[in-house]
Amino acid sequence: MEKLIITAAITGAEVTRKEQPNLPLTPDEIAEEAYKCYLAGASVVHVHARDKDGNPTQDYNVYKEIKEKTEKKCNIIFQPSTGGAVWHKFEERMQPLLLNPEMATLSAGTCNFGEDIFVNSSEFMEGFAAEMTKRNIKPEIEVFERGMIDNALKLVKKGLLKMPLHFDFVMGVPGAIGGNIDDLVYLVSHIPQGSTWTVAGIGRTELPLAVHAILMGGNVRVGFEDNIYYKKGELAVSNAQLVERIVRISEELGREVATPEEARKILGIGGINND
Ligand code: KMH
Ligand code: ZN
Repeated sequence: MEKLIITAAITGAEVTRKEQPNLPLTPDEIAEEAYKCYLAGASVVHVHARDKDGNPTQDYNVYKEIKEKTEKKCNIIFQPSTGGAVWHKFEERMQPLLLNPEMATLSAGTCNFGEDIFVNSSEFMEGFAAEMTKRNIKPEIEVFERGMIDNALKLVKKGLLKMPLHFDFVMGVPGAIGGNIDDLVYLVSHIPQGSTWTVAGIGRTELPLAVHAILMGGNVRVGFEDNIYYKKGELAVSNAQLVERIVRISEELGREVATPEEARKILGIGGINND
């Protein structure tokens, strides 16, 4: 089995300081949290930017500042979000791609998202895919429902994405696929051979899905974007605390944890892209 890639999703677009007092919001805080997660064992950081008031933003300059500050501290793989918040427009969501990050997310379909709808029309998906392929950015295909795997394969057929694909199964979002283990097995059984995958379990599904992914040869995403608790009724003190737990469990289960350089090789990320 390949070494385990741990992604830290440290801020997200939905969580507030009121819910999680240790949520990193400013570029300095996000870069420092990314660094702490790197020290804990994360090889990828999934980033959502926030503006001065702490609201989600897809502003190029804010992502640029976070990227530069993070890269000054460590070589963790910087993976900005093109999902943003549900109300962000296509052009806003595109902004972080202009920084030529090594990786970025690509949500592979429309779904209910709590009380909202997360819109990803074919036009959006094709636009993101074409831009990522043009810029040699490794897409992480965000799958919230089974049909989204087929949407991603359509992008391959159209020549907009290259195989092998890397999937992130985001499970347990209210209104989309649940977070049971059989749901995970079902999704994994439908991706092409040679794909890599990770799982992001929302809320209380995070830990059981992560442990299964470690054993199944997948990879793991943890962090405040997905789950703010360490255990029932106890908030996590930091994103790094959640990463550290995954490292401990994986090592106990006999699976080593990948460094960022090892993760680049596993994911087929070629060369560092510069702005
Ligand atoms: N905040 C969600 C609406 C991504 O980062 O690409 C979308 C999201 C997916 O978080
Ligand atoms: Zn995200």
